[in-house]
Amino acid sequence: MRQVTFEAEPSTLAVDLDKSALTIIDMQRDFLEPGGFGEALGNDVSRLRAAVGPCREVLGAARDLGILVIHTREGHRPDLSDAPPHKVLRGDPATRIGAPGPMGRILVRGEVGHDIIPELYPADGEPVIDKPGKGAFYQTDLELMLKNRGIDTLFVCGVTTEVCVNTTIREANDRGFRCIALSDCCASYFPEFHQAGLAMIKAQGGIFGSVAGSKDLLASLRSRAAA
Ligand code: TIU
Repeated sequence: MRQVTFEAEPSTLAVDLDKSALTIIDMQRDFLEPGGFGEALGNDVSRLRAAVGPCREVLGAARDLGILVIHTREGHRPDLSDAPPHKVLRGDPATRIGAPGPMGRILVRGEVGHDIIPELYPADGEPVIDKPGKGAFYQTDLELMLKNRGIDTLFVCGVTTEVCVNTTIREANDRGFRCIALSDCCASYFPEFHQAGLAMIKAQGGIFGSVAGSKDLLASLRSRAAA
């Protein structure tokens, strides 16, 4: 047992690092760089950059402490057989899922745009979960992987706060995992949705989980590493 205590909302948390995993949701070029899925949806992708630096800090600390790190990627098979027609048919045909773009076919596995940004690239041995939906548990082996390792708590980073981060936290909460969204390690194309997405998690005494700032967590992790 390696316990750390840090400030969170709605209340201070004590977490056993040996039962915790850092999950980094969909920090892919398709969402963060021009020419991908995020831009095809009409978004200003530069709004997501704010989360990259804080994610890097937390990722580095997690690696130093040997905390399990899991990355996820949203995307589909090249034949789009795992993509619901209603998801594919949304939007301009020239830029919809599967259409060719400057980073390869949009939101398709194996294409440049589907991969994780270089700043947060998975290290050897860190599991990468490829998911067809917004939630990281839907049609993936994430739950099995976490249970096999005795994980009961998830630190959650990534994009976007109100879509894939929120969906994943809701799925995890229903499966009995305690979730801690790291507020500055998450981002949205819509600042107001980022705020609302975090507020929903921690409302009502932490209805889906908790919210903490990365600085508070990092301070407790660093004092643990130095001990
Ligand atoms: N990863 C994720 O959040 N997928 C999205 O499509 N998000 C949007 O905000 N569009």
